[in-house]
Amino acid sequence: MNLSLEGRTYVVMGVANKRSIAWGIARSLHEAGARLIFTYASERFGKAVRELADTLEGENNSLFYECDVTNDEAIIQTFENIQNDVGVIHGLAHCIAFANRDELKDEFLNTSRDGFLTAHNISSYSLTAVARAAKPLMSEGGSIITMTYLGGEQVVQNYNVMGVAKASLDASMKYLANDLGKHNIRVNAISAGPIRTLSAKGVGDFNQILQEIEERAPLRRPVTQEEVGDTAYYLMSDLSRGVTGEVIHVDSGFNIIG
Ligand code: NDP
Ligand code: N5H
Repeated sequence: MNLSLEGRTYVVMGVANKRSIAWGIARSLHEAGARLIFTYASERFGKAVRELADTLEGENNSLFYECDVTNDEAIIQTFENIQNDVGVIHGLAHCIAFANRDELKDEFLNTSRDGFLTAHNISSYSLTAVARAAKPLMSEGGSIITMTYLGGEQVVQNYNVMGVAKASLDASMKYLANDLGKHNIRVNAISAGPIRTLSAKGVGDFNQILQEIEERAPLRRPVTQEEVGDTAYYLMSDLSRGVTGEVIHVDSGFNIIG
């Protein structure tokens, strides 16, 4: 089987900086020979994304588009632009989430209507909106992946409204897998263990969370962006051609511990 992604093009959404999980995914796909298309929420991060992409070794024909996923017009326009520029894409990595910082502490009970809707809008609905816009570009079949977290399956202290949004994201992933399977488009989620990223900064006591992983996870260590990236590579490659609607935990096995 050909494990190279040469000749294939993948959209990576959600690189904020070099610590981003999306950047780990981008590097794995690039090493496998893929052409990359990056989208970012606003020009505030556009420059950083371009500079990072410049650090990729070898041929670098990456493309860049601004795409705020709260804006339906922006999503449609972005994928129309991508279609005009490259024609066909073979996959998409959705690595986007947001909740107001003040909803990520204390009790879920205090979640505001506005905070609930914001978290679900950006972290869950966006997958469906993006999948719909990307579908016409996946005329040769494709693989869509999204990033989820254990807090959508079980209660994790402080994850609060993001946990409810991830449960909605996980269910959306499965319904999308059912709708898109007949077009040879697979849809899966990677459930990553805690990784120190910009999003994770300043939320909860991250040191304590990592310490628990070191003490209790079967592998006794946290996972890295590279490990998530390599699972994304598997999901984008033909190795995973029979896998859709699945959540793969890349979390040192922590989710099996009661
Ligand atoms: P980052 O902060 O690096 O990435 C979050 C990204 O979300 C940013 O690139 C940000 O874009 C993007 N984003 C937020 N709002 C919007 C919007 N309106 N439109 C477009 N993009 C938006 O953090 P991570 O890499 O940690 O997060 C990536 C994914 O991984 C998230 O879904 C997260 O829930 C998930 N995850 C993370 C874990 C962890 O421990 N870090 C564990 C399990 C899952 P911009 O920077 O341009 O604003
Ligand atoms: C149990 C935990 C720790 C507590 C909860 C953390 C939840 C984090 C997820 C969201 C996405 C973080 C978030 O929205 C932060 C924003 O309020 C503030 N940050 C920003 O605006 C920055 C600048 C931008 C880049 O961030 C975004 N998102 O746009 C969970 C952890 C153990 C694991 C974890 C961190 C999971 C996860 O989903 O990210």
